[in-house]
Amino acid sequence: MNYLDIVLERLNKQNANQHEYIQAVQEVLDSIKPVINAHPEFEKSALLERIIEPERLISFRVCWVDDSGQVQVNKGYRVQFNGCIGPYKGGLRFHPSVNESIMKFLGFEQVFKNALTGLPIGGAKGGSDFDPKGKSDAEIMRFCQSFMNELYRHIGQDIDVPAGDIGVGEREIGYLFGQFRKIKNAYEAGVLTGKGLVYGGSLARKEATGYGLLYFMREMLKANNMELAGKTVLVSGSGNVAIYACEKAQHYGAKVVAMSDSNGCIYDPNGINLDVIKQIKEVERGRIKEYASRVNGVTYIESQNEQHPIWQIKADIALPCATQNEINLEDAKILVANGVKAIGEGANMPTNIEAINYFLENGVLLAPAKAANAGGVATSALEMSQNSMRLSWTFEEVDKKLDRIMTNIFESCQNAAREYSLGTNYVAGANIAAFEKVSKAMIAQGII
Ligand code: NDP
Ligand code: 2IT
Repeated sequence: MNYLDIVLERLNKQNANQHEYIQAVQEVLDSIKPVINAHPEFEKSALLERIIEPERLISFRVCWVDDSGQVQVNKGYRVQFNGCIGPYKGGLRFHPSVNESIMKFLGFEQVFKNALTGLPIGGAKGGSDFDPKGKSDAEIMRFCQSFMNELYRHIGQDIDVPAGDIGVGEREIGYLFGQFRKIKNAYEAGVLTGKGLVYGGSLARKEATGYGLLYFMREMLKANNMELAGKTVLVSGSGNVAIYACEKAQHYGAKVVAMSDSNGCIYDPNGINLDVIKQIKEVERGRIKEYASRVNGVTYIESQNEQHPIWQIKADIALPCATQNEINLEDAKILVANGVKAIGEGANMPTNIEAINYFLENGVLLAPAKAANAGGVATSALEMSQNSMRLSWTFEEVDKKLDRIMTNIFESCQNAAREYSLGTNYVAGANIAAFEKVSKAMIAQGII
């Protein structure tokens, strides 16, 4: 058996039932075959076994009291996956689906994503199976405080710097930061990113993941003689990433005709009115169905049996910005039949392996998550820099740096794909470029 097969077999044996984690690793291992073949010495130093194993996985109990006085117990996690390029860095996800497999897949992806940014950050992820839906503000605060009562001992501005992800935005980061400051009696601003602007947050962090996705998409289309102007776009989700992806797509002259949440999607043939979406989602924390009752000529399609109705709408570009595995082979076939030209992954691992292969085989350009959604964490790293220097940059300064970072990431993916004669396979390009960087840093630091 060759080295890659040995590693895959061991991965499957040791992590049975951790489907998302196995999927994330398998996608990377498939892509880096040509690099591994060129470096037989990797086997002796067990480089792959080391790179796919988290440095540390912390799991803890989170108890809190709900508004009725009932005590609730949730699981809390922090996976410090790889710290060879900088302090561990990555978001916190609060969603009932969170488990060890999801944490490990996200942590693994984060290592490579963070390496692509070119900034000094290692990879981590954390979160809880706590469901924020329907909770009062006071319950959210008590949960965040209890979560931090354990997390604080594992993080620090030079150790591990969490941020937001699904279910964790500026409100939650505020409560987490307040509790950290209370426990430590120190103002360590750089311990969390995605903070509010009045206490150390960075301008443009809120917009960064969505804007960054469109900067990457702009570069990818340009390299293939296309542009965003005049294109019809689908954006799944209606959270942080989706809203600012929609905003920048509209800025570039594209027409976004659909958005969604976990209950269903809206189709607005006139183009989404983003002010209405922001009001429903950012202010009222409501459901996207509301949009159809506020805007004329809109259809609401409810999701049934885990289906993704948004991908049945005809469009030139699809931007999955909700969650993992939201585009499967069936969805990919419909999108291709409807003439889709490019996919931009705002979410982490939104496209499963069969769907990725189907897109690539059918000449659809695919902007892979690790590269295309790296703008969020890159701007988090810029927030850390501003906190260390005790100054803040203007929106334009941060946005310009973000644009440059995303353009550089696209070039790295393109160069790696060219070097290994992979054409426009930017999925493999991103995996190879990131792997080369992380593996060099690991080898340089010895067997630890
Ligand atoms: P939010 O919590 O702000 O929004 C998530 C959106 O996705 C909501 O519309 C939500 O709908 C929908 N969604 C979540 N889970 C599911 C599900 N299981 N099925 C269907 N829809 C779902 O999160 P973000 O916008 O921050 O994150 C979206 C994606 O982007 C995630 O994959 C995240 O990992 C990734 N990402 C986020 C970054 C960031 O900076 N925030 C950076 C890079 C990647 P509902 O409200 O109904 O649950
Ligand atoms: O998946 C991600 O890159 C994020 N959720 C953002 C992480 C961060 O540290 O800003």
